[in-house]
Amino acid sequence: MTLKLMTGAAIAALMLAGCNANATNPADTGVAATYDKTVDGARAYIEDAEAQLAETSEYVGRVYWNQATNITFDTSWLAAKAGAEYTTLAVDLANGTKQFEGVDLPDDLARKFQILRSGIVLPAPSKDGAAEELSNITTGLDSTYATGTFNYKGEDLTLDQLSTIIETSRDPAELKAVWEGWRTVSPPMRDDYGRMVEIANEGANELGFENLADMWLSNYDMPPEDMRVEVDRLWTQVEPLYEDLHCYVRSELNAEYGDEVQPANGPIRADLLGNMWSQGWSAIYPLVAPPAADPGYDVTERLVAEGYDPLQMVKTGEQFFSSLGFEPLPETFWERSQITRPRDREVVCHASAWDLDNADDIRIKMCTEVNSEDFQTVHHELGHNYYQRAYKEQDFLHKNGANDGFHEAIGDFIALSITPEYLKAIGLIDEVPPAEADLGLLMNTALDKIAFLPFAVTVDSWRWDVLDGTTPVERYNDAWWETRTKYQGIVPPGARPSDAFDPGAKYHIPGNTPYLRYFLSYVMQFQFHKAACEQAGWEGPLHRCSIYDNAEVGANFRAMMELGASKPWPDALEAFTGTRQMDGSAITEYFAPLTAYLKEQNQGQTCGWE
Ligand code: X8Z
Ligand code: ZN
Repeated sequence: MTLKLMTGAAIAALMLAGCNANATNPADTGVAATYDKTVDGARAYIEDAEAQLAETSEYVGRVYWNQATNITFDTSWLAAKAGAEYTTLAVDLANGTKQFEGVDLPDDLARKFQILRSGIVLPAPSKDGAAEELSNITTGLDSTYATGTFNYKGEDLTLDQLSTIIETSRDPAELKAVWEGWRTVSPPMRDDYGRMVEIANEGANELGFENLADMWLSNYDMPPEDMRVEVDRLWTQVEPLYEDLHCYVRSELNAEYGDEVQPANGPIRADLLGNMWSQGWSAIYPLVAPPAADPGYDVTERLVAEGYDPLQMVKTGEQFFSSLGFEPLPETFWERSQITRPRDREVVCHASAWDLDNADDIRIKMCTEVNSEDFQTVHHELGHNYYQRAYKEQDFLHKNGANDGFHEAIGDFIALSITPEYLKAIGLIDEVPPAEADLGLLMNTALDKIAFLPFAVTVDSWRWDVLDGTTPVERYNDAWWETRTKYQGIVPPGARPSDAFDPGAKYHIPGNTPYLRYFLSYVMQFQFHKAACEQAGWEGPLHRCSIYDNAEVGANFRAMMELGASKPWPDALEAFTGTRQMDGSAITEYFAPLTAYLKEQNQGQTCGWE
């Protein structure tokens, strides 16, 4: 990732992260002081700022890559140091914009000033040592998460191994033990996290924001309060569909496990949903599959049967993009990416995509396994890389997504075209299933995409309350579960210990990756899909549409991607979809046949969980 992009954690922390090292007041530094207080002066200032950020981001990016692919005392030490330097620079440059207050800037410059000022994920205040302390904390949180294990039945298990148990076990006692076990990794993070919030809020204040939540919400081309309203509006659009799914899944789990484990009413027990964080439920598809709607294949089984290895999965993803007219990935992508977990060292396994030189040195970092979930993730990560390459001709501050939700949506939008027809075209299945199988296909997708929506809302609702001071450290865990229950309708499998820090057991919390982006992505990827299918002249149901091999749609999409962050995001959205609003109605349309089925199945049930 480029530093500002933060698709990865560390980098994420960097780009938006902030630190600020020295006590220099930016307005007094040589850099800031030599500019005329005019439009020309402001332009020169921005040009210099972009040059410095470009240079430093490449150096810091390489240090971060080194640490994320080989966590040792020394690589972490270097990452913390480089992170502090980057934050210091970013904060100095952001503070330096204050010298142009009162200058009537043209739109393009005002936009860059705004990006410079609000685009730091964790800003440090300028006082001595603050950037270093902040960077030490974030590097430590990151490593603690990445190297966490839980000893189960005498063996130290990593997150991937524990996740496999959550996905496949149907033994409630085992599920509970493993679910609780992974959450023993995070309590040591809690106080550091609290201190980090304190420092970053001071940094946000110095930059003129009331608090860090407002600063994060200032990156959407509208005032932060309007963005909160926008998120509520979108959530309200999709909430009924989630409630239907919740109700149906709860009743199937009740049938499977009985009243003692999963009551027929109220919230769902979080460890029964087939995912460590209950954020995507497709692993329990076999438990909830509608009868007589069997698609007749399982992507994981098919990948294994056809002898796919992780490299071939990535090549297959590349081939999809090539079919849309994208240039093949550069040779260096294959030489430098980390595609599988190395055996001999600690790494950050959470998938990410990087742009090391703000141009061509793009890579992914994954611990790919041969299964359907990672097949999706490969497309997700490649989406980031193709976006980075598409906007590489933009100025440094515009080398980013139109908003961060766009960045997350590119690859997922492509993956929505992994339909039966597509799988047949690439030889992964022999037969396209009949129309009766649509319900099964849609159920599977809904378990992924619809179940995820309230989770995404939860993560940053919790975090905004933490960042704006509403939730103090002592209430972190209780507030987390209040939010989880409110939006997702789930509860932990047993009472949580008073010192628990369950949010810290989800990568993006210690990794400081803002999470609203994924909610927006899950909304917009369906808008992109719908628009693309219309452009392709598709007339069937949306979930059967694939844009594979459609170079014309590819060219249209690329045109939007090439804009990067050079225009307000509604312009980019309009360029591809013709609309300027994010809108959940494409999701509703996509899942309409499933909704009808869920409503019918839920008849006589008391849905909801209050
Ligand atoms: O973190 C990711 C990507 C990297 S940006 C693998 N995702 C979120 C998550 O895993 O929680 C993709 C979907 C949601
Ligand atoms: Zn991503």
